[in-house]
Amino acid sequence: MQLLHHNDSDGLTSAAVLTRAFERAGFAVDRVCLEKPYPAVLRRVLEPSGRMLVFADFAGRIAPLIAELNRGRNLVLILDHHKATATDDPRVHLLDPELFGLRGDRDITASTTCLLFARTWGAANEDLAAVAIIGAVGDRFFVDGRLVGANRETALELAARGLLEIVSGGDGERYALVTPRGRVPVDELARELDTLGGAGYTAGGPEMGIRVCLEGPSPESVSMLARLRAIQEHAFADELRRLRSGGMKLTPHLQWIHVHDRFAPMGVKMIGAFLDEIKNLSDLDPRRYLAGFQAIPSAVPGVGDFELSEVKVSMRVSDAMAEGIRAGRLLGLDVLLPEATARVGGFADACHSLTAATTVPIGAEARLIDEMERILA
Ligand SMILES: [Mn+2]
Repeated sequence: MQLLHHNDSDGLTSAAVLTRAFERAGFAVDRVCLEKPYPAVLRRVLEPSGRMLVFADFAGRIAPLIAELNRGRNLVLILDHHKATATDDPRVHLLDPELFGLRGDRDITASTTCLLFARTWGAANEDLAAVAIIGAVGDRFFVDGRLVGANRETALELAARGLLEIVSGGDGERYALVTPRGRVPVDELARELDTLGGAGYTAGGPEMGIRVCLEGPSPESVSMLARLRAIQEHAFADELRRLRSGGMKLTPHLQWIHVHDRFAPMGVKMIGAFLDEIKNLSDLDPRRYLAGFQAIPSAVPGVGDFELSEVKVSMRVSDAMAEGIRAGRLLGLDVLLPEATARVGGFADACHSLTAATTVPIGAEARLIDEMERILA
């Protein structure tokens, strides 16, 4: 079985849950971690026939494309929680809670979706709840600071078995796993997995993260985390210096940077993480939309080299602008960026009102900025 999974904490915990469940059922699991299910990558993994492929924490929306590329060659199972598009292809099974009346942006993460799948398969897989809860907290699916829906049921069951401590406070709940090593705050575990999967994407970080989920931390995982944090801090500090010495480009409503491949070997999530760090700094204009471009490496670990002709763009806003967007006085990123991206022939993916990311053809960066200016004007 080949398991393709996302590289954030929800994707890594989903992969850990599915790996254990499939191995218990006698399958050998071959994992591939992807930052995004790029069509060129899908084409290659769906080319051979007679295999079983499982997608976790992405691909729900592109199930029809997967069916088209697969042409019945392989048995495909998609376990995702993002907005989904159903397919009637008999070889592509889409188990996305969005198609079953649940809210995949609030009630249930991919990790909990995978847990429900695993538990339905075998009662012994119940122990994987302690892994799934890390993804639920990692995706920050909180309402008034608490997990809700299926994620909450998982938390309450773990608490009833003495495996999770839930501490209520004024701003919601704090969750800590009760392990042989003592109490471990779940949000800290989730951030560690995000670092392993994001900053460590091309450096074996995802596999290390899955190992931490299934076997606990090791001296190797601790030193890898420290190394990745240092790389990230260094790269971000360099970029900030560059930005302070005139690296930020300005247009009437926007301020933007291009980091090219300066964040390598870290993954393309890093541009969003960097913008999050700088969006409220006094070096920036709090009234301009903030955009950052990052080159997408052409090598996908475990799959091979690709002619990826796109560049990633992430957007953020200052807290002051966020208030305006929430109040409806300013255009949200969920409208601005996808609209401009479509105009330059790009691909809109994860767009929310205050954080957004898409990909656009290499060379279309300045045109994308122009299109956004046109929309805002
Ligand atoms: Mn997720």
